[in-house]
Amino acid sequence: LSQDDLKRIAAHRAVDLVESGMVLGLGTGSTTAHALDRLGDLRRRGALRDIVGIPTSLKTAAHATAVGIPLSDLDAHPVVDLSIDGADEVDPALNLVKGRGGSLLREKMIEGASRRFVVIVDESKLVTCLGGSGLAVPVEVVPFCWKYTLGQLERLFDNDSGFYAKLRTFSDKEGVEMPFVTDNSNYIIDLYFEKGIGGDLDVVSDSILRFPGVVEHGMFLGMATSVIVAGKNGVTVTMK
Ligand code: DER
Repeated sequence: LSQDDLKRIAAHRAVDLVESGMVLGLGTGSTTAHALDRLGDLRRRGALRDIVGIPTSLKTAAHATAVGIPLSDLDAHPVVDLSIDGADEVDPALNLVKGRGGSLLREKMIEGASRRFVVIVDESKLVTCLGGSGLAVPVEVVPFCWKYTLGQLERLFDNDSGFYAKLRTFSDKEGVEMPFVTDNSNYIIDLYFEKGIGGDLDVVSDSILRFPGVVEHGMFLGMATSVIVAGKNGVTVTMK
């Protein structure tokens, strides 16, 4: 089974939880893309009716529209029945790192408004401690004086050996490095922890959010109600 097969298996298991009439939080990323395809298929076949999706990104909104899922937003539906989304890391307490796709703010708003938040991952996302994958822990920041905010974040973690922070950029068609801009017209500063995020995660979360230039970060602590993990030896569902 390829990694994409495992993502599809986890996504379809999550869609099995969807009932007609539900207000659904629709996550962002390649794993959730399989859930969107499956939802569109079930709706087209009449197996699911009267569902409405609250997309966590413009990209997800376009994909959901393409497969025929009616869309709305939190203003119209302040309580979401079930959100389905992927994650970049899952620790044993079901804390998550999310946002490597750049959609963490809308994901956290919508998943924070959900009665149930089901996370779908392949086994490669499991870590013993957050930040331990050596990959980015994203922080959404306002563009205004982002270098100042980056310096504040660096000073916060300057005791962590191997830590560094970097503005997320992409190369435009002329090959010029440009800042990545989120759906909310903000920038992202990615934090890299060589040995994972040390200390109490709630304290770390609060200390990051205290900086006025910070909008939100990609640690989703205590938010997942269950995690569906598809591995080569089968699928496990862990409830919080
Ligand atoms: O950026 C995000 O938050 C995505 O949900 C990410 O965490 C998972 O993306 P993937 O399903 O493509 O691995």
